[in-house]
Amino acid sequence: MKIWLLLIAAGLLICQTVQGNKTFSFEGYRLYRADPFTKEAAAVLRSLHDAYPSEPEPGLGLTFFNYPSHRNVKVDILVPPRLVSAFRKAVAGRPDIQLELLHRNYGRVAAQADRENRQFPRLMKRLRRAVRRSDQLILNHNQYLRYDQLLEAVNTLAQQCNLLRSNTCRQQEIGSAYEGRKLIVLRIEKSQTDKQKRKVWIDGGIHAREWISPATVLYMADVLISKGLNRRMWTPEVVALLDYYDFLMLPLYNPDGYEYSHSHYRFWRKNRQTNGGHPSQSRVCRGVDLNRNYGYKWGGSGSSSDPCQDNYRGTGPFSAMESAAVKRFVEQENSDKKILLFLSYHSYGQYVLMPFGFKRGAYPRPALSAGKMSCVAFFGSREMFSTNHRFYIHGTSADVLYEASGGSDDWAHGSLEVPYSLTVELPDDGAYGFLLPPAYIRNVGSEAVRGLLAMLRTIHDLETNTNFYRTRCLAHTAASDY
Ligand code: 0X9
Ligand code: ZN
Repeated sequence: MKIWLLLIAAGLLICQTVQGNKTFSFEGYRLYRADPFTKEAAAVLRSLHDAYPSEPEPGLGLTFFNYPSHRNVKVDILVPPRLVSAFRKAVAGRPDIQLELLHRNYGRVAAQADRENRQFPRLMKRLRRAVRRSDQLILNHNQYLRYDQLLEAVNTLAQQCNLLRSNTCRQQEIGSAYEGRKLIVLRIEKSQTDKQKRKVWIDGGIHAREWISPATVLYMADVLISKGLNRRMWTPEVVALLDYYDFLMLPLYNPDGYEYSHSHYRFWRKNRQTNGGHPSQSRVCRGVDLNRNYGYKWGGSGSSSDPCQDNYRGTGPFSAMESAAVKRFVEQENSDKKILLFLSYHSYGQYVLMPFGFKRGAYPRPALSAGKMSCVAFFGSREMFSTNHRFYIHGTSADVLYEASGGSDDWAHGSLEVPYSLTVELPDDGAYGFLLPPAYIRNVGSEAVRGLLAMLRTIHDLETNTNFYRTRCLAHTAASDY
């Protein structure tokens, strides 16, 4: 008996070590937060971003968690031990950059996050049994799933959905990622004969390291099915939602990058295609930033032509297989202009962003359309705040976050003329950042569902009640904005 226990323990130890060796450890890495007060200071951070890309060897250079496009945009930067003194020399002495050391050894933070994702399901098992009866969702939502598990989860949702009401859910393979993994869209359509119904597109996981995003899209799909179709469980508003709209949901846009962020480098962002090398690099760099690869204003500000950079835009619009597949599918679905809302979920930062992102001071035209979109963003963020008291900033991406061209939201509105196009940056605000513990999935998920309901409620009001904009929106929109 004892020998068996010993063997099992040894086996577990070996598994842990193998896993530990595979993933990057971040031992001795420091996480800094830099706040540039001047244009020049932001330019210094940008030049560091360009001079020390995370590639060709991920983790060898600086990993920027966000992009320093303007002054007063705080950036979190992961600095390897060998670059600490060079980094501090460039930044620390400047009076126009406030530098804060968030973590002296990010290795410990990353190891803790890794442990939690593996242990949480076990810890939660007993608790789950108690909770199960009250929440009644189909999936557990207590772990960041790997690609295979995620496809299995989507499959479970589709099957349960069709058991509740036949022919309501369909999985559609819309293409594949560079390494061959499938891109699966879950269609939730209560009646396929209703020609009037408008469509809602929702994607998650376009950026590999933003694990809360696919988890949240999966959570939202579960709620739509569980509370919209299950007679014993349904909530009237979700039932009504499925009567009004069809949902096209792509929980995992970038499966190759996502898997790589699980197995090798936790902060990988792009897809995993092989690029030609940059002229200044002898080695080949991998990956295209899929959210810089869209065709509307492709190639502009906030996107890089250097294949080794995290915001590499690719060789041309839709040069990546993943974004090309999404383009084909979304264009086809929108050939009759039926897509009303295009939603893309990212993390982190807590923002509800609207077009345009390619340039500051660029707004949808006519002004009424910008005002309506801003109103939807406002009511969405207000509802999310009232769920868990996490505050979301709303505005155009370029105005409130940073300039970045070639994004999916700009394309959906600018090229496809989808009336409402929004990007949601999920929690948190940087305390955990990308390492948000899996215990938060349900909490963030319910917040996102309530936000979605509020946005669709607002859109419905705007589209059906001519007074709504004047009486309910104008009060919340700064007159000077539009
Ligand atoms: O930079 C991005 O792609 C998004 N932020 S993230 O930190 N998740 O990478 C924001 C995209 C906003 N939309 C556009 N700039 N078009
Ligand atoms: Zn993102």
